[in-house]
Amino acid sequence: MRLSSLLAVAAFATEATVGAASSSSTACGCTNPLVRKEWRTLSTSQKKEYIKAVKCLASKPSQTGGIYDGAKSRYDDFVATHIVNTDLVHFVGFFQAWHRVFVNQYEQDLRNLCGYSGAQPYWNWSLDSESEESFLASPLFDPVTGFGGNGPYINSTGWTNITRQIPDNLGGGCVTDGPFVESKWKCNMGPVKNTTYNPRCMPRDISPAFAISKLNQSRVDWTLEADSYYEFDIRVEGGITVPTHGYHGGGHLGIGGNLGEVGDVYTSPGDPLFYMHHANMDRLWNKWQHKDWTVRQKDIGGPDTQFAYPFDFFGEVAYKNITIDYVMNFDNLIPDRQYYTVKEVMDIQGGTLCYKYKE
Ligand SMILES: *[C@@H]1O[C@H](CO)[C@@H](O)[C@H](O)[C@H]1NC(C)=O
Ligand SMILES: *[C@@H]1O[C@H](CO)[C@@H](O)[C@H](O)[C@H]1NC(C)=O
Ligand SMILES: *[C@@H]1O[C@H](CO)[C@@H](O)[C@H](O)[C@H]1NC(C)=O
Ligand SMILES: *[C@@H]1O[C@H](CO)[C@@H](O)[C@H](O)[C@H]1NC(C)=O
Ligand SMILES: *[C@@H]1O[C@H](CO)[C@@H](O)[C@H](O)[C@H]1NC(C)=O
Ligand SMILES: *[C@@H]1O[C@H](CO)[C@@H](O)[C@H](O)[C@H]1NC(C)=O
Ligand SMILES: [Cu+2]
Repeated sequence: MRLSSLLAVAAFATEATVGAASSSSTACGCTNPLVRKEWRTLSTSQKKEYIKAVKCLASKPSQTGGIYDGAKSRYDDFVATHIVNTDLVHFVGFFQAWHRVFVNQYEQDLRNLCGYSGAQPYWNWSLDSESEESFLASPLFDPVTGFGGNGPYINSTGWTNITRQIPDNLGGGCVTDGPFVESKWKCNMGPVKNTTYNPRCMPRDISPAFAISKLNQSRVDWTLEADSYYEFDIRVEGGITVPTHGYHGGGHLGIGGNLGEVGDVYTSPGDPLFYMHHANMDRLWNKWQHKDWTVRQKDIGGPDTQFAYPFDFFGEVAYKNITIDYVMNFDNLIPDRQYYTVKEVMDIQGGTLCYKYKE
């Protein structure tokens, strides 16, 4: 069912729908890339401008045409699109390419709909992963110049209605400080695979021991040592058990724990930290690519179908490895543009995309 609908989508994409230009591209390619910077290198006023733009996006009308009951704002369009595509775009070979486009569109909308003058920042979580204390003290969690901190502790040990148990989670309730407290921020859909309007406050469940075990620099270095995209993506995504997660799960579940929004694989973009995490992952993919650009600008692989990677628990799932011509579907998220090929977004300065990372 999943496989056949995916194939139908791929077959439906024509040259014409794939060839249209996005808002970030020009006929001349990429001459003036946006420069994505680490959060703590921004000035206080730049940080505040970014947070203000995120909240602005949540005040702008949805553009997905009313197909998602709970998508009340442009911000929600991203959450809804992620929810309905979750089972298609995670643990597959185009996982990183799909999220690259997703974050790019978010950056474009912050700028074009909300007047944000900067680039999407990233969170180099390795800087905070020397110890549990340093992780909890991350400037990303600052209530004034960051995204606020943890929710109050809820003991969810042994609950059978949650996806997995992350050890040493310290929160679970809704955030109590910063710009995304209940009176100022709502998650309008979910939990999990549900786009019905269901406004909720935003929970976090920071789990510092788990976070630092997956996000520390030695883990990153090991991930970047992969010698093919196939192997790199396996190291990034990992499996879905606590020991086998890569740094992708490390960021989601290090913040999301058992009960946090960003730990819900479907609704995770409901927490704005999602974009800080995924921008850093995108930076690391780009960094990996540029260790051998001649080869790696074309190196892609991995299954077209979820759960076919040879991970701990994955069974025998029929799949094909994707190629650079694989067509990715964004449904109604991106104006004038439903499909992107992987090839178009292999280069973050290829013209379809136009940004770079400041180290
Ligand atoms: C959470 O509850 C479990 C029992 O369900 C108990 O063993 C554990 O000590 C509790 N943890 C904390 C931090 O209170
Ligand atoms: C999950 O189970 C716990 C413990 O039984 C309960 O307190 C909680 O409300 C449940 N959550 C949901 C979303 O059903
Ligand atoms: C989806 O969410 C709505 C609103 O919270 C709820 O009424 C409905 O039962 C949910 N549907 C499913 C399939 O869980
Ligand atoms: C850092 O990551 C490695 C895995 O690459 C892990 O073995 C080590 O325990 C981690 N360090 C900490 C402090 O968690
Ligand atoms: C997909 O690629 C990997 C890595 O090159 C390879 O081991 C695997 O056999 C391939 N799978 C298929 C179905 O071709
Ligand atoms: C990210 O953090 C690690 C660990 O502190 C550091 O080695 C690296 O230089 C940082 N990179 C960037 C771009 O901030
Ligand atoms: Cu995702």
